[in-house]
Amino acid sequence: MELYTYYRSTSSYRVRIALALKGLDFTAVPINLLVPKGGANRQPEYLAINPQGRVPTLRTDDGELLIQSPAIIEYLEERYPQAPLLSKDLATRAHERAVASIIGCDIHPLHNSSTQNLLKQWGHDEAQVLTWIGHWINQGLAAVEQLIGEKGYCFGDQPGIADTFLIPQLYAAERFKVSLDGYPRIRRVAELAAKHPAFIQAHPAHQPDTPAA
Ligand SMILES: N[C@@H](CCC(=O)N[C@@H](CS)C(=O)NCC(=O)O)C(=O)O
Repeated sequence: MELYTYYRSTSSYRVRIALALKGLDFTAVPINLLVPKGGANRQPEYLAINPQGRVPTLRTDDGELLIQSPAIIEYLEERYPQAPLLSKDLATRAHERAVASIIGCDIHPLHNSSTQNLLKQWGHDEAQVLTWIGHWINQGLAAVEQLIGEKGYCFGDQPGIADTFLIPQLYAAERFKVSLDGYPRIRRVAELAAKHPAFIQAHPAHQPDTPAA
């Protein structure tokens, strides 16, 4: 498999975690979102692969091009059922997907690079953009804090889909200077993931396109 990825893209990071949790090998194809003139993601070669011009894209072993991290992760879950990312209990599965959706639908799109660029184009300065981002991250994480369990990962002793979304979101929270002080359950999950080999392998600090310090 090949994963079109950018080291600090949280959507790519989710898929990298899912691949690592399932023990699946892949080749990373870095797509630099920051290259001048719109970024490598906006070049015709990449638009032919992903018409939305975003990362991640997964090229499966069958040559299918899959886009959108939730769809990719659900594909991996169905195609490679080892180390399941969803619980057996149907209601718990819905809660796990709800946490993933809060992050993937209600937080991340509001601080994605294209959203930030538009806000800046409309005249908002860096401080205003950071306040905007902090507002949406805090609003979403406050709900996640209520929904996840009181011990272990988000929903039990093993990491699952909710964790694959939460940990990248916490990386973004740190990047945008959002404090996690008010979220003890979330901080507990973060501490567990920080010691888990799959989460370490998937971290933005350990990617082929991570800039040298
Ligand atoms: N909902 C999509 C979001 C993908 C997305 O927005 N990726 C960002 C990086 S995290 C991106 O490619 N941004 C570039 C752009 O918006 O032009 C997913 O989960 O895959």
